[in-house]
Amino acid sequence: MASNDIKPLITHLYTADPSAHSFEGKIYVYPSHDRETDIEDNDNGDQYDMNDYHVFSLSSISGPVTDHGVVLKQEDIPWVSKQLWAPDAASKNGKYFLYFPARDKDGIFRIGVAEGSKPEGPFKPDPDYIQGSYSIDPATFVDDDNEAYLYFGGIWGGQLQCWMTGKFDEKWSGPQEPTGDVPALLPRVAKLSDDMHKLAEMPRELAILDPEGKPIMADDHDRRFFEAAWMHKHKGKYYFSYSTGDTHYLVYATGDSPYGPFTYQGRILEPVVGWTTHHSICEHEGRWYLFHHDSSLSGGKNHLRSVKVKEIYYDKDGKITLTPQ
Ligand code: FUB
Repeated sequence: MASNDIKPLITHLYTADPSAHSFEGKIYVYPSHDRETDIEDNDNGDQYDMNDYHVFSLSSISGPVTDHGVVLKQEDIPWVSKQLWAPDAASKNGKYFLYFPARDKDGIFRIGVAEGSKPEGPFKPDPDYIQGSYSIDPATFVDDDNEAYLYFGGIWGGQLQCWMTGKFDEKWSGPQEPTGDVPALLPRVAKLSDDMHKLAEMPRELAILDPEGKPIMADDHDRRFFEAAWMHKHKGKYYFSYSTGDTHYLVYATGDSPYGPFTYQGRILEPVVGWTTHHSICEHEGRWYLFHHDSSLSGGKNHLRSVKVKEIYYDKDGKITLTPQ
């Protein structure tokens, strides 16, 4: 079934960038909350001008969706100037954490954390962003040994290319990236501290290699990392998935460690209605689901998106497929 033919999960609000988790017997979805704006569409993503987050839950995948209301808003986060973009949530030691990117007062994207005692929030933000964090699209992964990792990064409007030297370089701001015979920019990963509020180490690059073991190159826009990192584990293998941005694919790579290296495997989803494509993969009651978004509900407006869900499967070699096996 094409994305267009799937009904949106949520229709009373525009929602995007869904991070789904199975917590306490239910599926919880942590999306961006898209809103109307007069800002013209541009390749820097200025039109994605969101200022709060809702949390949604479902008791079963086909059941009704509960909107738990606003769980965190911009005016309550001291370091934020604008653009609450794609969030994720994690659970560790009986607590819940919401990770979110936003521009700080200097216009630089950083990642913040907010804590709650229930999966549906509310969440209380830390007064400052996570030191050492930058760029966008945080995705958390708590491994079987209870160690937690933060994956992040996004190019163009997401500013990852501004950090090539380790310091923010304004001249790379905007929709640009390295070109030519050089490796593509890579997403970042860092272990989180035990209390989940800090990075426990300097972020490292996450290597994504082609099946021949060579780095994916900058001009390979069908396969290079753009944004929307996600990590999940299936049968002991680590699956790192992401969006290719301007070619609009959701793709994945697999590896044997949360730090990689990862080997490119293929596409999960073809382009959808709207410029962005962003997803999460979640296991619930033994079945696996792809949560993603498109702009079909708004008639194709890039910044007014809707969350959708689709069951996914693994073939005998562990490849992700949309076809029942
Ligand atoms: O929702 C704003 C941005 O659009 C997200 O951070 C990106 O992943 C893209 O979906």
